[in-house]
Amino acid sequence: MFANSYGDKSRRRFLTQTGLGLLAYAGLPGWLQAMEGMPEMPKMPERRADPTFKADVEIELRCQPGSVAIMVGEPTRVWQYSAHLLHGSAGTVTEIPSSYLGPIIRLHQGQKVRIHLYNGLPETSITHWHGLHVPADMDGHPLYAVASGEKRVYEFEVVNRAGLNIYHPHPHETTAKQVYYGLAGALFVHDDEEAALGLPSGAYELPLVIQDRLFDAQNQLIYVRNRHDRMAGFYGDRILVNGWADLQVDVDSRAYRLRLLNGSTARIYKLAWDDGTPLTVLGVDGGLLERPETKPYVMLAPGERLDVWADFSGRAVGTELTMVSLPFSGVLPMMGMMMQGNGLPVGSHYPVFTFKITRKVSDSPKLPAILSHFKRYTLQDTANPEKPVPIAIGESPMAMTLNGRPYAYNDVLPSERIPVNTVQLLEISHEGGMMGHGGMGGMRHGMGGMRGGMGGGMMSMAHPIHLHGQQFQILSRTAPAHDEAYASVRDGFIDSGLKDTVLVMPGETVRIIKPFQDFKGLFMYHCHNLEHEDMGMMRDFLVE
Ligand SMILES: [Cu+2]
Repeated sequence: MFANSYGDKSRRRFLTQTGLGLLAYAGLPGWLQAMEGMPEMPKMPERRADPTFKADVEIELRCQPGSVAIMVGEPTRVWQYSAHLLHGSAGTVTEIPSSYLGPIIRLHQGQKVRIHLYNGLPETSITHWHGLHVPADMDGHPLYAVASGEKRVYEFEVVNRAGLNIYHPHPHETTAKQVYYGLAGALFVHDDEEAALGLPSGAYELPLVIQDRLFDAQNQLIYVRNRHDRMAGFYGDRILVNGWADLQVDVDSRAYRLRLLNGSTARIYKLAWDDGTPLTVLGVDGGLLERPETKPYVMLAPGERLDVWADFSGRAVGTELTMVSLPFSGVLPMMGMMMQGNGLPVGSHYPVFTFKITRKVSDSPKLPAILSHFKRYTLQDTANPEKPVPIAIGESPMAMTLNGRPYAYNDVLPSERIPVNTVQLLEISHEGGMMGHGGMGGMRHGMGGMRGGMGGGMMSMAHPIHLHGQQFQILSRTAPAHDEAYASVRDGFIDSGLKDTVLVMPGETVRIIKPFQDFKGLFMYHCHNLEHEDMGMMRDFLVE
């Protein structure tokens, strides 16, 4: 009944992207044949404002091409968000000076928010509020993509607890590119529980959005050039924080609250202080932990957030403290670790940003012993304690998949249909070993003679898996046995808080408990290595 042009188009695209050509054709996996006849995403009508929705906050958000001075010399051509506050209190929208990043948006729990999104890009886009629990048609699903020159009105109530969230584009197959060229911004939610703690705020609360970019000699951004750039994810050799290169912040000798967000498309960081001081962690993706935790280092994958207590009291004026990324391995195939990174290899040692203590002050707030309370589910609360909903990571040179299938609209598996208002146990499994999937026997000779038999982790990658909708708890991690690479990251996971993105290492199985409350409809789950997402490592849950 449907023309099979979608199947042909997607096949051509896969073959072009992977460069396998006819060699691959003979071994076409079943899912690709099954995608024959899969419908194109339908075009949804423009959504306008609902006059009965009384907005406390109303924002005009525009995405458009622009130009920013990032490096010395030529300005860089970027794509960026700009926002204009139509209604709401001052401080709701704050520009970051000389940055391509979108303005910081600050919302309060309970507020009703209307956002008018204008697409001033030369192509289709749609904005997703990563971390927010909103109705399916307000979540930025690619189904609701906005064509160039058109607009969409979002209306939702902020039901989240306090936390740092992200707004960024989510169009099918072009998310990574649009984020890379600059489209992303920080979105804070505040609540009364957080306010009562008296944590450092104002000038003492620093949003720090970490990204990597690659520039040419004219200061213009370089993006994916070949198949490998897409397979492993794209990596730049310059670390930008809040869109700025070589960030150094002058600070007082007192406590600060650092709100970190990994806005890179693929790069994973192992964050630590360069003098060996442990990191004091206040919160993660879904807000504050119950109590502070200290860690020697913290892994921060794309899409993840970290709330850090940084106390500079007692440090002498003139001294410096640098946040670095420490050496680690196992997140990319060995070849990738060496080749990838365009001069700044993933897992090498490099600075991210530096604080310089420039002013002595006498008083500083105290670190609270208890930070928050939140609902904690147990296995008994889940609808399916014996039968977890599977999320199986699949890596093949043909496509990045979840549950054996690359993203297709209206391709919901029985296991992906979730009854609304239930709490579910999910199991994210990553067997590791790219050679073990996809049946691409021919590739064994094509990749430097590395064989699957050399150990799964050898050819495998780590994937930050992001689930839309409500935040989840991490119930357990089953680590790979006797894995040296795993040992270089294992102390950097914070599994005690509420999460929406979890880094899954090769060979690892992660069990999570996630509520699916309030809203029916399609909610995506996908790899937040955005190049992987665009290669198909994305699926929908149909909450019904
Ligand atoms: Cu991935």
